[in-house]
Amino acid sequence: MSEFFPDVPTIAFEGPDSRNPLAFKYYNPEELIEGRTMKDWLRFSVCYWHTFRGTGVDPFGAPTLNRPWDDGTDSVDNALRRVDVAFEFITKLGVPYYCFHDRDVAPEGATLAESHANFDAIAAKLKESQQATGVKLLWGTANLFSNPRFMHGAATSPNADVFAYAAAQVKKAIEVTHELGGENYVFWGGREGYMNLYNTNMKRELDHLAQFMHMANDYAKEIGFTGQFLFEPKPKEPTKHQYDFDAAACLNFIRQYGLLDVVKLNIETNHATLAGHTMMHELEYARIQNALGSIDANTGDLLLGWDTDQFPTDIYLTTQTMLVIMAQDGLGAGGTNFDAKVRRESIDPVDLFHAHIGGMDAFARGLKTAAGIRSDQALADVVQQRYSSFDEGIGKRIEQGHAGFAELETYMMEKGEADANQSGRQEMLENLINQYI
Ligand code: XUL
Ligand code: CO
Repeated sequence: MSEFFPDVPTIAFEGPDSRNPLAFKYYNPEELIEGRTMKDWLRFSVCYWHTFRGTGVDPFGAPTLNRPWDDGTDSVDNALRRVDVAFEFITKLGVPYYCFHDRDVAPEGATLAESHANFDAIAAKLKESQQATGVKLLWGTANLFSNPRFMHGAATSPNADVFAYAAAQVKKAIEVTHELGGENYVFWGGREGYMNLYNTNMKRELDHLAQFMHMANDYAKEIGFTGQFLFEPKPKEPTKHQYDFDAAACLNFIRQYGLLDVVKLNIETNHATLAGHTMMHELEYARIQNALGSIDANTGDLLLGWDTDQFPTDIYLTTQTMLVIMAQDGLGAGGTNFDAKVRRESIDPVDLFHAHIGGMDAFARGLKTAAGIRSDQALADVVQQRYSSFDEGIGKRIEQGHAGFAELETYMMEKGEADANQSGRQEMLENLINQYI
């Protein structure tokens, strides 16, 4: 089947010496890294919304992207044809997973019943296409932000009917995700936040959001959906104060409302940077609390302060990301989802291939670099040594919970002064990373 990208072959691994732009230079799916294939470490996923629904529109201008298969209508026929486009693209790229929002794959109808019916019609074709190609669903989600009814939020709307509408939509999205064998279900809180406290009851909104997630979990259990729920932090856009600001805010919410066993996090690079964090910080914060579930792989632009969702090409970024993911032995049921879009000036269908090939190669290099650093214990030894004062003596007593303030005062009175500090060696370690890159 080569209908929509007739000039693009199946993308093959040709190695770093290849000059073929439509080939992988580093991503070699079956290559073993620490005993696991690259394919299994990375679990790549193509996102439906940017890749098959992106038009190049921005706040200042009209669509720019050439998508010859798209007739510009919101019809079911057009949506069905897009499924063929998607599966041709995903299989030629050799990516094992994809993700969608309900409204990316199927048009919203005039009524909820019509929307459900449209979604069912497309889901049937998605299922056939999955079976025919072996491509799997990493996660499903519901779009609770585009329709004007969600202007004040969905689960946090002050309008109870809007809460109910959102619940009906998520119920359906979980059913379809389950039907398609989805391995996760994502909550990104689109408009779950507020602009101004003068008109907002923050406590009630947060309580409602938690109730909503508990209801989702109850319903998932009821229908036997065992996929992992994921909460995706994002600090701003569209609202000024998002309730899911960053990993720390999300985890506080999850813990406060008794959702720790139910929800993990889907960490997105550009959301981390909008929150004033690095991706590595967000990943590590989630990991150490056993809450790192999956990642949305993209990157922002240093000079633009908004969510540009570019494809990741920076090897430092992917190395740091893979260092954390490898530290927890992979993402489990999660994956590396390219929540990224081609630039508005990259107008040809083939640009979608260049973008994904670049992202996949960048992650393959990050994986290999991280594996090199790990095999030499290059960072692990330094970190271990840096905390060694807690491995014995007074440090050990502190960590084991044996020492209290009185004992520590006596200890220091006798000793007189703390042992000298050691260098943090930051520059040496930065040089070391460069050597592995
Ligand atoms: C928005 C974003 C979403 C979520 C899914 O910034 O990242 O596409 O990933 O709703
Ligand atoms: Co995302």
